[in-house]
Amino acid sequence: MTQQPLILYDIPSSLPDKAWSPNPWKARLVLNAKGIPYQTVWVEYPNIAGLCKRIGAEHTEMRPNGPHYTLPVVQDPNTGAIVSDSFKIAQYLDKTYPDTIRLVPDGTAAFIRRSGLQMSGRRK
Ligand SMILES: N[C@@H](CCC(=O)N[C@@H](CS)C(=O)NCC(=O)O)C(=O)O
Repeated sequence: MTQQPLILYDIPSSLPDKAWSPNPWKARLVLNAKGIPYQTVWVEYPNIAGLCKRIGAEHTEMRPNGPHYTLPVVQDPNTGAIVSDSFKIAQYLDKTYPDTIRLVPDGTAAFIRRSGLQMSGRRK
């Protein structure tokens, strides 16, 4: 099981320690459902791209003006992994912590991605 708490990068609310941002909430729900210990690092919108570049988190979208960086990002000090995108985070945690509840069963990833259950911004 996990040795060190994971880090969840999330966007702060004006209310202290209150999570509100929809995509980071998906990663938070996954971590909570799996019972994986984590701590939150709050990152203001203007600092998201800088954080991601600094820690080596991938962009989640390519826009005409270049790569676009978003939260959530999860950093796992137990493996060194840094994962962007709420759905990829769920898949990473399923794979890395197989003794926790499985959230993307075999054969369902494409369905989940296409069904709108994965509400991540733009449709391709
Ligand atoms: N596909 C990504 C989308 C993440 C996303 O759009 N996050 C928003 C917050 S809910 C964000 O970080 N936006 C920052 C920005 O657009 O500058 C995911 O599912 O994690």
